[in-house]
Amino acid sequence: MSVVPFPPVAPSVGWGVLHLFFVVDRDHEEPLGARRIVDAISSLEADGHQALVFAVLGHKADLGIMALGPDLARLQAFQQELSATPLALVDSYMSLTELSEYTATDDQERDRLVAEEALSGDELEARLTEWRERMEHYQENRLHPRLPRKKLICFYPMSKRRDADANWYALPFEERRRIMAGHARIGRTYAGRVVQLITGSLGFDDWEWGVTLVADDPVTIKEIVYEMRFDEASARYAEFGPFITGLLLDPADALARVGLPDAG
Ligand code: 76R
Repeated sequence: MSVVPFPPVAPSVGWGVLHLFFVVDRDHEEPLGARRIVDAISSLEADGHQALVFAVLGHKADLGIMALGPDLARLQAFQQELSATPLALVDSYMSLTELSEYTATDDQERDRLVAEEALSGDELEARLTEWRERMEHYQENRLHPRLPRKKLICFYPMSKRRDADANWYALPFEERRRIMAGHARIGRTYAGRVVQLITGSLGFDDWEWGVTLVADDPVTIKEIVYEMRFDEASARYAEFGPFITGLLLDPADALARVGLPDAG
């Protein structure tokens, strides 16, 4: 389908992330509905963006599409293309990928290697070089992620609390960093089992972050969210919005699952 050309709206850092939730309009008079949707996804991907498509479990939606990439104008055009198909948009979430301000700096990692592992000289420098390479890769992946197509996807928005006796934004940076280090320690124990993408939505949507988790084993999603509830970062400072879960599938399979088999 042709889209009106529109000047790109590209964040100077990171990508746009648009979570779209649809119900299927079963009375829609579009015999080639599924084909048009698959074509819209293919053309979005051909333009250097990604789409993760999932069949939603439960009543909140039938189908979800997490679309992400460098150009917000392209993401909006994609949303608009889908409005001509049997998919009716019922919910959405807009955010940007971002780097964390709490990631350890070079100096902090050096201090840690000296204090905790008693390293010095060439050995210390070699470990720091290794760490820098790992961080470069990690940060690139946070800004320009490619989420693996695991079996399950879970999305929820969250904010940090601003209560009189628990105000995240009134804490000094060092205290926030200490708390986030505890959070990250728990997160790392799920490496390989749960892949998370935290995207920033301050100024864009109703909560402060979008949390996207993908995993093969549904239990690991429940476990990570449960375990984090006890950690100070979440126990004391986090507020959560509605959760939504779906089966992450190839686009045509996801559409077939929600009653839109490929007609063409
Ligand atoms: O620097 C880094 O990116 C790694 C350390 C890290 C940060 C800074 C990290 C690691 N997170 C960070 C920031 Mn996280 N995260 C969540 C949730 O349900 C809940 O209780 C909370 C939702 C999960 C499940 C999760 C998982 N994290 C953040 C932020 C931004 C805070 C800010 O800027 O103030 C939020 C809102 C947030 C929420 N986190 C990890 C994980 C996992 C699995 C990890 C380990 C990742 C890894 O090392 O590969």
